[in-house]
Formats: sequence, structure tokens, C-alpha cells
Amino acid sequence: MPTPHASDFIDINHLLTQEERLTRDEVKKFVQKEFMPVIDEHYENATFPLDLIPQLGNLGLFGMKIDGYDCPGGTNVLYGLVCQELERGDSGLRSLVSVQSSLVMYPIFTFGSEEQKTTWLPAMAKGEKIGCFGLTEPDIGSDPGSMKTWAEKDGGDWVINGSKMWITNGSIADVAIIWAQTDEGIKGFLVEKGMPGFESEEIKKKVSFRASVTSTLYLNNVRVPERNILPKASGLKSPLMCLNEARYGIAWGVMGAASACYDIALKYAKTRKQFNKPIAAFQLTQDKLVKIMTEIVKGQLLVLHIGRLKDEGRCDHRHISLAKMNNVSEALKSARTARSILGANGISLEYHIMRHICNLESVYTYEGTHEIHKLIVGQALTGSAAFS
Ligand code: TGC
Ligand code: FAD
Repeated sequence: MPTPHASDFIDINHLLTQEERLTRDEVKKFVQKEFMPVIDEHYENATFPLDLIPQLGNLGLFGMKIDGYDCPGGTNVLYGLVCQELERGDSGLRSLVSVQSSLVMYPIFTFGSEEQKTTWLPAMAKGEKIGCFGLTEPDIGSDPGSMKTWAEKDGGDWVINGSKMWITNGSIADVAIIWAQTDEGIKGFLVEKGMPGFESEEIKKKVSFRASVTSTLYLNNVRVPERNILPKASGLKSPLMCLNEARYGIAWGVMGAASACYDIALKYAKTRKQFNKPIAAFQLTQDKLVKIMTEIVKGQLLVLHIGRLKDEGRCDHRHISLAKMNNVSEALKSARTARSILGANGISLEYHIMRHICNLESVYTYEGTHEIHKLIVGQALTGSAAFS
């Protein structure tokens, strides 16, 4: 019988293949060696360490589930483990990879023409080109079916007008997947950097996701040739299919953020003394640590199971909603509890937990808010849609 270990209490490692463990450990090492030494400074300065992007490409982390086009062709479980390790570093690091992979490379691979795939996918896999995904608008968030951005056919081109807000990677992207209403329903367009009428502006004054580029995109009579439309994307279902991919990675990723907070709090509790003994020896501290660890274990088992279902082609998008809803909410609660164990030190960037809390507040909202996922699961249970 294995002895329970504080960092993997029920031996989830045992459920992973050799390849899964090796990939996870390689990414963990990268995050520890290359990312952790620079994150505090970038978080404070509200910048992303752009120089690490080629290394993420070299590690095969962009479009890692895609087969062909210079992409590694990995499984859903591998992708999930990678997200977990990236988010152990910072949610912004995982977001950069999940937007590139799940929200840009996935739709190009799934809905794109052969020309679009050969143009973008190999370069994006190496990190030479960056993409972003424009669904949300200043007045439209949870209800993207009501989007106002409009594309009109004009001869052989499309002319797009509108704006997109809160777009991860927006100002550093070479290509934006822009979702717009048309006479034929919602369609996806590849809008390239430098196209006349297409501008981006970085959103400032964020207290969450500071080490991540978030932007507003403006489209003013942007003329896009027919070859830049995603030919196989049709209706709201297409962007929602992309969201399933990203939401799945998020459900894994936040377990990394929660684990980081747990590890820090456990170590701190063992060394910090008050009333002449380590605070880890107080029952109330142990109650907190046990609760955090229990939620991490439950959350990891949930996403591992859903990942295996996804690899077998048996995953429904409502399974993913359940996992996104539960895991983000529990990660956020766990991070707050971990922060309390550190007392005043818990609010310093130096101890990382407050940074994770601030990020998780956004993760709770993006990719479908906690409430929207609850309604999705509620509809699955009852058959009644309670969105409006
Ligand atoms: P509804 O009528 O329910 O659905 C329209 C069509 O889509 C189908 N469908 C899905 N298909 C695939 N996957 C899903 N998850 C799907 N959900 C629905 C549905 O069956 C239907 O198909 P068909 O064939 O009948 O046309 O649509 P609705 O307008 O009532 O909306 C439903 C709702 C509220 C669940 C949906 O709009 C929603 O999920 N809203 C949340 C919006 C959201 O998540 N935005 C995220 C923006 S991207 C982002 O945040 C990136 S963060 C950066 C990072 O990831 O790191
Ligand atoms: P709203 O939809 O206005 O919701 C406000 C509140 O009302 C929420 O609590 C919500 O749950 C609640 N609410 C709404 N409708 C209902 C209902 N029917 N029943 C009950 N409660 C309801 N978007 C992109 O397209 N691409 C990106 O790359 C991207 N990156 C992001 C990065 C960050 C850091 C952040 C913070 C956001 C990002 N987003 C992105 C936007 C994100 O997807 C939206 O913020 C999210 O979908 C919610 O929309 P909203 O903020 O407009 O909130």
C-alpha cells in the first residue's frame, strides 16, 4: 500500500501513463526554471514574458492535440496535464497557450480551408505567429448569440464592422478569429494584423491577469477576402465548440493554481510559529489544509475522467461545463483559504497566492461565467433552459 503523500494524497500519478508523467514533469520543470523567476516582475509591470513564446513552441505546447501541420498530435489528458502545470505558474501563461491552441488553432484545423491550415498552423505551432479569439463585445458577454459585430458581403470580399472586448493576446496577435453576424448567420473570419480598419488597444488598470495581454479590437469597414472566411464554421455552435476545448483545459489548469497555493500554504504552516508552535499544529489550520487538498483531489479525478471520456469520444459539452464550474469555484475558494494561512504575508506577490486569487476571479467569469455553466448543467438535468 502506498503511504499517502501530501502532494498526491491518493496517488493519482498511478492513473497516468509513462508518457503523461514525462510530459507533465517536463512542463513543470520549464515553469519552475524559466517562468517562476520572472513572473513577479511581469505581474507588477503588467507585461507577459514574450521571450518565452518560442520555448513554449519548442516544447510542443501549441496545438498539441492537432495531428499533422507540424503539431504533436497528443491526447486530451496530455493537454490537460500541460494546462495544470502552466497554471501552477500563472493563469496568464495557461491562457496564452489555451487561446492559441483551443481558440485559434482548433477552429482553423476544424473549420478552415487547406490553405488556411498550411498558412497558419505550422507557424503557430512554433510560436512564430500568435492568434486571438474575438467573441465577446463591450455590450455582449454571456449571450454571444446577440452579437452586434456585422459582416456584409461586398463583391468577392466581406466588410466587417464592430468591436470585440476583453480579448486575450489581442494586441500581440498576428491573426484574430472574429465571429460576426451575417445574413447567413454567425460566421468566423481570419482578420490579419495590419488589415486596414483593424486596430487593437491594450486594456490597462487590470488587477487580475496582469501578466497577460488583454485588448479591445476595433473593426471599422475591415475588408476581408473570401479566402479568409472559415468555410466550415456555421452558426453559434461553431464558436461554442471552440469554447468546449478551452473550458476543458481551464478545468485542469485551475487545479494547478490551487495546488500551487496548497503547497505554499502547507510549507508555510509547518515553519511559521505562533504561541510557541508551528501553526500547522493547530486544528483550525489542519482543517483548512485538509479541505483544500480534498477539493484538489476531487477536481483532478473529475478532469482526468472527463479527459479519458474525451479521448474515447464520449464527452458531452455539459460534462465540461460541470468541470469548469466546479473546479474554478473550488480553486478560488482553496486559494482564499490558503491565503488566510499566510496571514499578512499572504497578500505579498512574493508568496504568489494573492496573484493566483486575482487571476482566478477572472477565470470564474471568462469562458462562460460560473452562473452560465450552472444554468447549462441545470438545463441538462431538468430539460428547461433558464437563460432568459
Ligand atoms: P443555444 O441555442 O443553446 O445553442 C446554439 C447551438 O449551439 C449548440 N451548443 C453547443 N454546441 C457545442 N458546444 C457547446 N458548448 C454548445 N452549447 C450549445 C446548441 O445545441 C445549438 O445547436 P443547433 O444545432 O441547435 O444550432 O444558444 P444560446 O444562444 O441559448 O446560448 C447558450 C449559452 C448561454 C450556453 C452560450 O451562449 C454560452 O455558452 N455563453 C457563454 C459565452 C462564453 O463562454 N464566452 C466566452 C468567450 S471566449 C473567452 O472567454 C476566452 S477567455 C481566455 C482563455 O480561455 O484563456
Ligand atoms: P455579463 O454577461 O454581463 O454577466 C455579468 C453577470 O451577470 C455575471 O455574473 C453573469 O453570470 C450574470 N448573468 C448573465 N446572464 C445571466 C443569466 N442568464 N442568468 C443568470 N446570471 C446571468 N472573451 C473573448 O471573446 N475572447 C477572449 O480571449 C477573452 N479573454 C478574456 C480574458 C479576461 C482576463 C477576461 C476577464 C475576460 C475575457 N473574455 C474573453 C470575456 C469573457 O468571456 C466574458 O467576460 C464572459 O463571457 C462574461 O461576459 P461579461 O463580462 O460581459 O459579463
